[in-house]
Amino acid sequence: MSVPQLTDAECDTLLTAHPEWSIAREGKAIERTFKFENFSEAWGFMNRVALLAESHDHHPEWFNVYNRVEITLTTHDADGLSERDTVMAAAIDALI
Ligand code: HBI
Repeated sequence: MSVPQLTDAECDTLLTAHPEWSIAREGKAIERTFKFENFSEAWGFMNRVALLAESHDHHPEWFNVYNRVEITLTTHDADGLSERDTVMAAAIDALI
């Protein structure tokens, strides 16, 4: 585990700043569901998230059906949440 995990206080700050995200996997991840008009809009969003992921070297776990995109953020290198997830959540939220 080479990346430090967020403290409980840092997790609280994350959720306050990004209230559409919720804790998942017993505190090791956060998740948010996005809904779009159609598949094309959802896919365009996923493309933008993919470019963000590459530029941050931090990659989402996600699931897409038609107009719905479910994103889970966790840091594998931390076996839990880290600052990288806070940064990605903020960057993804800024796309919407
Ligand atoms: N993405 N979600 C996530 N978590 C990681 O720990 C991670 C990643 N993308 C790339 C990455 N780590 C690299 O640092 C490598 O571990 C290769």
